[in-house]
Amino acid sequence: MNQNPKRYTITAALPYTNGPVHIGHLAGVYVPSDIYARFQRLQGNDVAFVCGSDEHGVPITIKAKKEGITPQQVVDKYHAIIKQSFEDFGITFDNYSRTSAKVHHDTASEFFKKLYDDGKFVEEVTEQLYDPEANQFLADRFIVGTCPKCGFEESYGDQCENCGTSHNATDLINPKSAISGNTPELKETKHWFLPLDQYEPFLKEWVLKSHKKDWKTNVYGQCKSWIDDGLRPRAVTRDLDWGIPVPVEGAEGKVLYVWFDAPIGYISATKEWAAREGKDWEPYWKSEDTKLLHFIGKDNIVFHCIIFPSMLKADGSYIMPDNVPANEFLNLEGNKISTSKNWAVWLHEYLEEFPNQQDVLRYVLTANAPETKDNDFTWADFQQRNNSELVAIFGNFINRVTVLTHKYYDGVVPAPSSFSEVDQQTLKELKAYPDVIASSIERYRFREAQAELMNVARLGNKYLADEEPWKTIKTDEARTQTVMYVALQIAAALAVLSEPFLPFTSRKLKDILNVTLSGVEGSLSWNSVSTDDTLVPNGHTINKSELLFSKIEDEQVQHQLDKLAASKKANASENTAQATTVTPQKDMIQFDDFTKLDMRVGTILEAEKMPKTKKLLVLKVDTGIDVRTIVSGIAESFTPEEIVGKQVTVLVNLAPRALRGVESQGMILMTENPDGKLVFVNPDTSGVGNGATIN
Ligand code: B3M
Ligand code: ZN
Repeated sequence: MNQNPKRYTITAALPYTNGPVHIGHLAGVYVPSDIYARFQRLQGNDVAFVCGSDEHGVPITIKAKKEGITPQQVVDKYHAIIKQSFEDFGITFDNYSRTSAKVHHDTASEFFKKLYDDGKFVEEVTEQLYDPEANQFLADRFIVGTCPKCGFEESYGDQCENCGTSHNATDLINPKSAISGNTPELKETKHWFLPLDQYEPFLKEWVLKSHKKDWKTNVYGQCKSWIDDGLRPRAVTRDLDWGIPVPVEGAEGKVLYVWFDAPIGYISATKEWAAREGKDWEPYWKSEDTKLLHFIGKDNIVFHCIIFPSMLKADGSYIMPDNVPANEFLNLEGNKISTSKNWAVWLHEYLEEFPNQQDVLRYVLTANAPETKDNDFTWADFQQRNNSELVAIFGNFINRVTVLTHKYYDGVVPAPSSFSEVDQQTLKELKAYPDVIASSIERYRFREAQAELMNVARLGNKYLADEEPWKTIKTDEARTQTVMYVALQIAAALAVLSEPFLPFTSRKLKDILNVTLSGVEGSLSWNSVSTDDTLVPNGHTINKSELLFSKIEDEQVQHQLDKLAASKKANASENTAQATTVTPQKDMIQFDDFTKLDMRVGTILEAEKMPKTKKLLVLKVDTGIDVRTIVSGIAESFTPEEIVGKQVTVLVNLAPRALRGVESQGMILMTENPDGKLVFVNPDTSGVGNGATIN
């Protein structure tokens, strides 16, 4: 761990430009990274906080196809929305770049070229999935299939969104083209692979040994499981027409894999920023006294902790990240946030619907940050945290202090006389907070840090409630002055300490108190809260009092819930529309007819293809009564290996019939899913023995 760095390079995951940013992205990446960057700047540290739009990759081309526009039009549209909404939300990137920028194309090409020239890649012709109808290789999200690790049926070619595993597209079970829905063919093509297996010793040493203690357990655990599983070479090029062309001969029609170019985007963004500021970018990436940090969501861990570090190591001139404080996911009203289902709170919409209330969202997302486990965002919680925490605790304290200062002293900070024991104790407690909050931030515990900030406001409220200046004003002028003086010091401390978390509030409060923060002479700094006895001196005039927060009304919350309900309804009717042609009901039968059917739970013991047929599998099934042969027309939906051991429902008293000369003694119950694939009609039979009757 880099204890006393000279500078900080802080990166926030580059958002894919195939849609706007939502609260899940904010809670996981952008709010915590912004708190961290603001905090380090307040300490007077040298910070480069960089991000940018991730404009390559298959999701962009899929979106373009869907909307009937070009990929460039897609990225231009969303880059503009995302950049503007980050700015309006107060995310203080030193540079927000984009991967279509020339500086990035150059940087990524050079990076690849150097590794290529140094012989760091393995060049290999392999068979890749190909869609003949679309006339295209199927990389990454162009392919959907069953995850070999967890069985999730909608895993992408490069990564499973369910379990986070990153794999090669050819590893998927039952792959289907996302373009045509067809089962792809295999076709030979040449690619360049980064032999991750060669970096195993380095990763073991660097991640598993040296970061066992300081990395978050969720991050460390994921890394360990990947490394323990054994790493394999990964292709870093793709057969696609959208991306950065592979800058070597014999690579026509090929581009860099998006996960190869995107992290280099951090470097390009730093270069662009440094050029603008007249600085040298290299120390920010190459000097050992730089602390490099990647803020990301949990689905990006493998790329930032295994693949990108291996790339940096292969180059040899870069430092490694000091930490990768990845967060878990934020859900919304109990469901997974989904761009395609419009189950999200979009940042640009929030900013329109809650004008000047950026800090409320920042506050709620931090209070409820998914730091150690997935968490849920609800509008009820949003309202409650605003009304009973921001308004009732923070806002209320500041309002009382400033209103009373105007009422009693025309806005001039009064002179204290002697401090009572309570005063001294309160001021002492106040001085401890900068370190307490800093220590939590330095350990990436932003919820805890913000909770401590609120304790400063609580300290103020309690102090006023106990000392009751509104009562002493009638009896003891000197005492009242002292109490108000102490309360004003707490208010000033809040203006400083709230800056990383609630920057708009901090700004407003500084204006009200008529103070400035950092560098300027006579201004306040983070440390002055611990070291200075006086933050606002007597005789200093404050400005007009103003409310910091306002109540969120029930109607506002209801409006948001209605919007979500509308999304749900739209999705539901889409699903019904999909289940189009429902077969009409058959003729009525009597109960006796039904009881004639003898259905049992059975297990498939063996399966093999019936020679010279496309559809038939010959199965040996244990029905509990006996082991019998059943011929089933499921060969197009299952491979024999896949179904051995499966528990199924068998109609056992169907009169035997011969199929291609093999006698079939029963029938297995099946249905068809929307893709036309057969699936077993499976009661939940875990723990049920073969032969159990179904009725
Ligand atoms: N665009 C993935 C994502 O948005 C990706 C992050 C890139 S960081 C270099 O989840
Ligand atoms: Zn999986």
